[in-house]
Amino acid sequence: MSLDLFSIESQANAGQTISLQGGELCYYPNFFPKKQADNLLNQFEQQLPWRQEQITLFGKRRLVPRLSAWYADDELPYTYSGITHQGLAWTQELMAIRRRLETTAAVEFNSVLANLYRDGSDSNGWHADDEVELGDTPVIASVSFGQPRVFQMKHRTDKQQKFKLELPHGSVLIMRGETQKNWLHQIAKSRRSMTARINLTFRWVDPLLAKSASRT
Ligand SMILES: O=C(O)CCC(=O)C(=O)O
Repeated sequence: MSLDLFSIESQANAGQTISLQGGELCYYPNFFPKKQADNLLNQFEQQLPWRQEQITLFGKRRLVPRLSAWYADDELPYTYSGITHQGLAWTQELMAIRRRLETTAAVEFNSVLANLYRDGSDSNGWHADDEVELGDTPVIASVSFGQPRVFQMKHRTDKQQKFKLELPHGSVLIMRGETQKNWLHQIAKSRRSMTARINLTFRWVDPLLAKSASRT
């Protein structure tokens, strides 16, 4: 498959800024043209080494309701909810997307967490990407392929403040500034019949802190 991921900058660069109290979002609804997004969805769904992790909640082992894979420079690990992923070597396509997003977001990334939501019963509960190894004000670039799902946000302290956005096939949402400090986000389960969705969150993790977090 030929993936000319760098040839479509102009249309994709029309990002929309979304201002939240104590948060900053930039949304690119058509970052990838449909055909390219279709190819990437199929390829990632079939070729990434998806794993279903287990976490311990209230003393019970539970399967995480989605599949995941973690890619990072230098095999850097990533630890959250007691799960440690060892970084896999970048595929050509993931690296090409990373490079495009680094230009768009004007930051460097060294890792990506891939999530596969198989259907509407897969989900990702309320959380923030606020692990210490992500730094104080992390920039997270979130790419969505496949089934549109609703990305919900709620302010940590001001319960009146909520925000939601359906993330379509081929879209990118960049979160930056104090977003992770002040807001939580989730992908809720849905009773609607749904096909697969893949989400990629590109991150920069501090190498030393990532290694020490994986040992604790
Ligand atoms: O699937 C999404 O849009 C969000 C993913 C997410 O919150 C995460 O990977 O931390």
